[in-house]
Amino acid sequence: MSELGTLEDLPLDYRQGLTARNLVPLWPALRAALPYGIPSRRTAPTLWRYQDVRPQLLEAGRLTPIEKAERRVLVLANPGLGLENMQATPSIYIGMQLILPGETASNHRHSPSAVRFVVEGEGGFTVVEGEKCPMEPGDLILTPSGLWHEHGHAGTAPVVWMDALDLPLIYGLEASYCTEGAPQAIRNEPDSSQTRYRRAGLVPWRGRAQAQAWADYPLVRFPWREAKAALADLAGVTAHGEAVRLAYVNPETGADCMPILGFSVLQLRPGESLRLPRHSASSVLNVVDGAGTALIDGVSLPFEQADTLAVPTHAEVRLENASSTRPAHLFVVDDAPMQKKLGFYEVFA
Ligand code: 1HN
Repeated sequence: MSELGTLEDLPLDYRQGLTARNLVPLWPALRAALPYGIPSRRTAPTLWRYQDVRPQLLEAGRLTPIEKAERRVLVLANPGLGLENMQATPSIYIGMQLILPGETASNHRHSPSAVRFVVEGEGGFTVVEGEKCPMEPGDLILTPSGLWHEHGHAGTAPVVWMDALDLPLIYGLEASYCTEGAPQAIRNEPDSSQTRYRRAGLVPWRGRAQAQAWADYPLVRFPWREAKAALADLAGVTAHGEAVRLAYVNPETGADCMPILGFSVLQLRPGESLRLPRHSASSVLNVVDGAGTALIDGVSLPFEQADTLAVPTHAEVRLENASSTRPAHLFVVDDAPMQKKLGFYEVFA
């Protein structure tokens, strides 16, 4: 491994001649683009405390009417990536959205895919392609690329949810845009988490109607009540040292429920300290309940309910439950589905 030549090694007039012709020598930049062993990462292990975010969000509710915002969101921007770039990690956009009683957020669809993970409040709902999805705390609602979605709030107190989008990737590819629409006609039946896909392992016998625009997304609401109960039962049959963790999948195919971002939820049992497998994906954690400490590449971040954490690619992660009597639950967003499809996803020992 010899030292590579630098820009300064080159005569000034030669460098100027390259610049004038839109040419760049690779070798001075090669090691930065292709470091040995581990990627260079600007993403900082970061904690956004909900007790800091919530008052700012409620203040936005007083300062900015929904009509002036379209979506009233504070973006969780990773300082290592530049706040103006609105990236929690290189591929993951995270925002905290506030909707007040009686407000609506107008119907639209767009090329980036989004999910909502409900943090606080009762009575919010999202309509996805005519399916009205109630939003209870901890519920996951999918609004994949190209599907119409709008929000409303029929309750009495503020509702806050976390938006996770693949926006940095789609925007970086110069492929991000949206279309506005008239309010959707709401189908008069409960969402499919209560009807067609009520139980794991049971799907409609004829399969889903292929003609429907949302055929790739048979299930768009994953209720927290079901996920929490499933984790409680899984905890009872999972050896210590092994993760109590469930993935959100397409019930028809068993594949990741969205193409680019992946979603899972894990339970830290009382007193548990858990090392996550080191992998090539970046991720964001949201604390559903409980408290503890995350050690991310040597940075210790104490977390509480509704806090959010950013995890760089290739990071070492250890999670510790602070309570010896109560479990803690964390919702995880990562870009592993994209990395798998592009052929470079790796899990290290
Ligand atoms: C979006 O469509 C929503 O529908 C929220 O609630 C945040 C951020 C960027 C682009 C689209 C929503 C968004 C967004």
